[in-house]
Amino acid sequence: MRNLVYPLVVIAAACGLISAGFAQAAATGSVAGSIELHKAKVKTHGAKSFKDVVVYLEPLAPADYPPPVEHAVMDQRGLVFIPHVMAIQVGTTVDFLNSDHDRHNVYFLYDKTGETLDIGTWGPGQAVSYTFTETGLVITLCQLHLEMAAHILVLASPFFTVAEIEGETQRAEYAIHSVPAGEYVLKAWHKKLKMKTGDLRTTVTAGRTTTVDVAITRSKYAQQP
Ligand SMILES: [Cu+2]
Repeated sequence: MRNLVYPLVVIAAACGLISAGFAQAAATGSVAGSIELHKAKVKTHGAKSFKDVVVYLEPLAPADYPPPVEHAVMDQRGLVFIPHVMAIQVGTTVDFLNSDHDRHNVYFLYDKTGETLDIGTWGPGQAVSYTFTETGLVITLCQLHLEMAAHILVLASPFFTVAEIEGETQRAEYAIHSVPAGEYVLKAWHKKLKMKTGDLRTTVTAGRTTTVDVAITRSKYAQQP
């Protein structure tokens, strides 16, 4: 009897180690693919560029995703918001900088509700921070320079990326990593264009990359989700 105890303990310990190691290495996967423009062409350079596409995954079974501690940064430089398109997880604090010699203002127009919020006007070298606590599209404007506008997409989960359409090919590549295995809906946001197929049901498999190619197009060719 006594002789059996040692091997059993060793086997149990080994199983525990193996399953713990497996769970850690293989619990997440990636989603990657291309974004093609369908019956549309966009300007991909300069201050009025439409090169940015936000690609994001909405879990079918949402969990609690702690917001990042690190702040995101949006600058105002040369009378342009930089970046022009920003995706953040809800709960993220954004530092709004002013790198111009002029005063700038920041106010938000919430796409969902039509409400506005002015967070102030400040001078060169100063910054104001704001924490976004609601999901949705926030159009960011400056009262002093009416031509200035940026788009901030506030998302429920941290599984997103901002892809850039290349001018010549009118095509972008994207990849979203470290996504827990499970079922998601893949969505793409572009200022002018919509997904041709509508939202896509996507399965993320541990340790693998799921390929999802997306076509974005003008509203009349897009399918509503
Ligand atoms: Cu301004």
